[in-house]
Amino acid sequence: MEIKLEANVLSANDRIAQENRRRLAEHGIFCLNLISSPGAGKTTLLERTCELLRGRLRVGVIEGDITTSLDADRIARHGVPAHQINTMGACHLDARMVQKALEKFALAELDLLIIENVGNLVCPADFDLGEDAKVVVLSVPEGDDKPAKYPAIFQRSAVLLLNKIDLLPQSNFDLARVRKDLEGINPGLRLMEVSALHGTGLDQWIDWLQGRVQAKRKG
Ligand SMILES: Nc1nc2c(ncn2[C@@H]2O[C@H](COP(=O)(O)OP(=O)(O)O)[C@@H](O)[C@H]2O)c(=O)[nH]1
Ligand SMILES: [Mg+2]
Repeated sequence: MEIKLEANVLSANDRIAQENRRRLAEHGIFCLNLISSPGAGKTTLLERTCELLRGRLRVGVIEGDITTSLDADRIARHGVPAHQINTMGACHLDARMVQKALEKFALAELDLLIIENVGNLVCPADFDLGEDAKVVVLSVPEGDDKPAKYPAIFQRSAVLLLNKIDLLPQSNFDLARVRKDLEGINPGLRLMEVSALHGTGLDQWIDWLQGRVQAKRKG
C-alpha cells in the first residue's frame, strides 16, 4: 500500500515535470537541478557562475530551502533574477513547486535556469523537476565514501563538481577511490575538480554550461 502511494505521487510529479520541461523548451532554456548535502558549496558555486557568465548568458536561479531567503538574497546581489521556494519542512523540491516559481520569471529573457535543490543527497534524486540535467556537488570535507553510500544521485547526474579542492592537502580524501567507485556507479559522469571559494577549475564548468546552452538553443 505504502509503495503504491509513493508510485502515484511520483507519477503525478513526473507529469508536472514534463509540463515544466515543455515550457522551458519553448523558450530554449537549458535547466539544471543542482544537488548536494548542506554546506557543500552550491550557493557559492552559483555566485561564481553568475559572475563568470555575466554578459555571456542570461541566467535565472531558483533557490530551494526549508526556510529563509538567505540564498536567493546572495544570488540577487549579483544582479541575477532569483526566486526562493520554502518547502516548509520537505527535504526536496518537487515539480509543482518549480512550476509555480516559473511564473515569477520573464522566461523570454533567460538562456539558463539553475535550480538549487534542498541540501540533501537522498530525496532530491527521486524527483524530476523538468530539468535537462542533474549536477551533483560533493565537497572534500564530506569524505570520499559518499558516492558509494549514496549512489542514486551520482548515477543520475551528468556532472560531479568536486568542490573545496583547496582543502585536499589538509584532508585524507582519496580522489582515486572516488574515481574508482564512480566507474562502477556511472562511468559517463563528468568529474570536475573545483574550488568555488578560490575560483579554481571553473573554466571547464563554464565551457560545459555554454556548450549545453548552445545545443539547447539549436533544439
Ligand atoms: N574551503 C572552501 N570553502 C568553501 C568552498 N565553497 C564553499 N565554501 C564554504 O562552504 C560553506 C557553505 O557554502 P554554501 O555555498 O552556503 O553551501 P550550500 O549549503 O551547498 O549552498 C561556506 O562557508 C562557503 O564559504 C570552497 O571551494 N572551499
Ligand atoms: Mg545554499
